[in-house]
Amino acid sequence: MDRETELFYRQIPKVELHAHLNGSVGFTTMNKLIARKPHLNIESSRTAIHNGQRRTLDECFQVFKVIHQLVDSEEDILMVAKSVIEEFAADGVKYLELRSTPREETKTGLSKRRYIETVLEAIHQCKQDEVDIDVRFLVAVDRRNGPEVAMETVKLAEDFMLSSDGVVVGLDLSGDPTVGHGKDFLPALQRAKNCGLKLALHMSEVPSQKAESELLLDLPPDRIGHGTFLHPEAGGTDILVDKVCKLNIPLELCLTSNVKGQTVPSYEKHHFQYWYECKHPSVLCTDDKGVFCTNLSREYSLAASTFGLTREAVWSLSQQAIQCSFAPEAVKQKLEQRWAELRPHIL
Ligand code: 6MZ
Repeated sequence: MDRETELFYRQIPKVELHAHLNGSVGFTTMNKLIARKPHLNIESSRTAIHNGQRRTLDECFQVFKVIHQLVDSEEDILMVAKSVIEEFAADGVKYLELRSTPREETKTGLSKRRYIETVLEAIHQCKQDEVDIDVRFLVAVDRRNGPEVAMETVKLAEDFMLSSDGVVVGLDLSGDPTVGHGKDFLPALQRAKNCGLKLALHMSEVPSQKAESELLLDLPPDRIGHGTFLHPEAGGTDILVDKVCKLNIPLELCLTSNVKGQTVPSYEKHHFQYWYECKHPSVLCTDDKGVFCTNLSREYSLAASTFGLTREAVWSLSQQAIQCSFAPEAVKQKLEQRWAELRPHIL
């Protein structure tokens, strides 16, 4: 890619809606964490999947376990969250919805409440430092921890939704998709929805989740993460696609993550094409920019080169993402205005 093209993707304003905090930690910050904890004896090759490398999804989840060992105190979380926000801003992201699973760490005295407060503190500090990005937070439920923990997390998210001045906007359901069944999480998800939290649910990330996806779609969620196996060509069903289309539920699509995690065989075969051709609201996202060694401008550029998108089409994708966000209407309007101001003359 020539320099001018690279600059184009970096400079266009972008919206990031699917970014897991601990999966998004950049190389420099990760090395700082590794240096801070020499006793763990962790090599940086264990915290990222470099270009040209692939892992099974199961191996990807092992990477998160390693990162969690490195990020286990208030101090770590503050550093990690600030650096992730700054890196997204440097990549031209103007609106970011960050998600993370609150963790309790007895060793460092970290509680789940304090975990969320620390992420919110990082968001606040970035705002005070005038980093040019609007950041919101989705509290994540890791399916591996089961329905009871999910309910506790929802209650915590509810509290923060009321006290965070609009920063906590939603709930994410994520974690290893081969563990547990979505039906067990319905009471917690329903409660979250009833209290006004928006739902961003990982769905059909692996082929075995058809029945689960049907159930979850009845909630319905406000956005779908991945949705790799929803459509019939990938082994999904017309019923699933019809529901998603009728309800107009936006999809968060993460090209590099899915290729490196081997849930799709290649960029060319990514389901972005299916949904884009249906003109269904689809948002390009990074998922875990640290682990998968990517950034959002790279994902836009990969989508453009793989699927032959013009710059005008790329611009529309980035602009349409505003309406898929969980930002209040007034914020969406402001973002639309900024996009109008920042539209490159060459388009
Ligand atoms: C499902 C994923 C994921 O929460 O500690 N996570 N869940 N599918 C994926 N596709 C690759 N990537 C990340 O960030 C790490 C956590 O995010 C979820 C997993 O639960 C992982 O442990 P936080 O900030």
